Amino acid sequence: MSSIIEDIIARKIFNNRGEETIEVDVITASGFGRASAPAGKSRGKAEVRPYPEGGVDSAIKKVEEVITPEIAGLNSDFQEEIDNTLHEIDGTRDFKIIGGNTAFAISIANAEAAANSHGHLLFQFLGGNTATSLPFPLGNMISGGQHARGKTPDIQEFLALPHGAETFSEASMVNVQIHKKIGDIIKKKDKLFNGGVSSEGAWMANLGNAEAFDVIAKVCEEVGNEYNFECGFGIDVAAASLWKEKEQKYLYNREGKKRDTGDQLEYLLDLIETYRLIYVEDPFDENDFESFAELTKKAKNCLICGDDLFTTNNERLNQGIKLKAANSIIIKVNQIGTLTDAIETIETAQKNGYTNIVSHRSGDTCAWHIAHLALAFKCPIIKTGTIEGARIAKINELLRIEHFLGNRAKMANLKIN
Ligand code: 2PG
Ligand code: MG
Repeated sequence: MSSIIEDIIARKIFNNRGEETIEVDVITASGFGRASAPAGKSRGKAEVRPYPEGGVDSAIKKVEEVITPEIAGLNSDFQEEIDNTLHEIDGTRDFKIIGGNTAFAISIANAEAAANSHGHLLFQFLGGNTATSLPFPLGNMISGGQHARGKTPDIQEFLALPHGAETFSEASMVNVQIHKKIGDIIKKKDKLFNGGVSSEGAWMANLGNAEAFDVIAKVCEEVGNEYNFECGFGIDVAAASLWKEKEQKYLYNREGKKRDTGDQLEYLLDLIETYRLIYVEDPFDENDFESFAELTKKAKNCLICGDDLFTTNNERLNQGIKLKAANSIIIKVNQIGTLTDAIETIETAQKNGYTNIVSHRSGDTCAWHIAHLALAFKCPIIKTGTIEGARIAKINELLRIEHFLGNRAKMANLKIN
C-alpha cells in the first residue's frame, strides 16, 4: 500500500447554482480522492480569495503548471506537509495566487486519497475509533436576505435544530417533516405562492420576519410533540449584509426599519426570549466583536455563533475568545483554505468551550466531505440545509455512516449554553 501522490487532476464542474467551480482528483499509488469547492453568497470579508485572477480556468492552470509538479511525489498521509506546501507555493496570506478554493479542493481530496490508500473511510482515518458521534442537523427552512429574491424576510435563514433526537435518522426525518409542514402552511396562507425555494432548498416566500418566526415556531413545536422530543430553532441574521456603514444602521428593507446597534441588540434579545431561540448566527456586523460579546453575555440558553465574524480563521477566533464574543463558530474549510488551517481553528474552539458547527455553503456540490469532518472532529452540529441535492448528499452520507456504525453510533454531546 502506498499513499505517495502520483498525480493531481483538476477540472471545471458546476455547483447547484450553475456556477463554475473547481474539482480535484488526487491519485496515489494505491488510492484516490476527489473534492470540489463550494461557494458563498454572503461571504465574510476576511475569507481567503476563492480564485486567482482569471477564475476557475486560471486555477486549473495553476494546478497543472505549478502545484502538481511540487506535490506529486509527496506522501498524502502527511496532510500538514501537503497544506504547508500549498501555502508556500501561494506565498500570500489570502491565497490570492492559487485561490483558496484550489487549495481547499486539493487539501480535502488529499485527505480522502490518504484514507482511501489505507482502505479507510475518511471520518475514521481522520478521527480514529472514537469518531462515533453523529452531529445534529441544523436545517435551513425559510430563506431571506441575500439568499432570496422578492418579498422575502430580511433575515437570511430560519433554521430548525432537533436537538432532542436520539438518532441521526430521527433528526433528519424531523427536519424533512418540518420543511414539508412549513411549505404546506405557506401554500395555505398565500395563494400566489409557487413553491419557490432558494439554492439551499429553503422556502422562498412572501413573509415578513415576524411571520416567518411564527410559522417555524408553530411547526417545530408540533413536530417536536409528534416525535416526543425537543426541536428548537434559530436564525442566521447574516447581519453584515444588513449593515449600512455610512448610516451606522442595520437596514431591514422588507420591514421598512432601520436599527442602530443598540436597537439591534434589543431586537435580538427580544426574539431570543419570545421564540426561545437556541441559535443565533452573525447577529451583528462582522467587525463588531463588542456587540457580539454584549449579546453573548445577555442571551440565555442560546448558541451565539460567528460565521462572517470568524471566517474559520484562528486569529479572528482568538480575538473573539479574548473578548468573549460568542460561544460557537461556523467551520467552512474554504473560508480559510486548507484542512490543516481549519483543524487549528476547530481545536482552538474546542479548547475554549466553543461549539463547532461544520457547514455547507449556499452554492455547493454533491461532495459529502463535511459529513465526515463533523464526525472526525467531533463537531456536535452540521449546518447543511434540509432538502436539495447538494444538502441531501451530505445528509445521506451521515445516514450511511450511522448505518455503518450500527450500535456504536451515538448522537453528539450538544450543550446549548
Ligand atoms: C451562511 C452561508 C451558508 P454563504 O451565511 O452561513 O448558509 O451562506 O455560503 O452564502 O456564505
Ligand atoms: Mg452564515
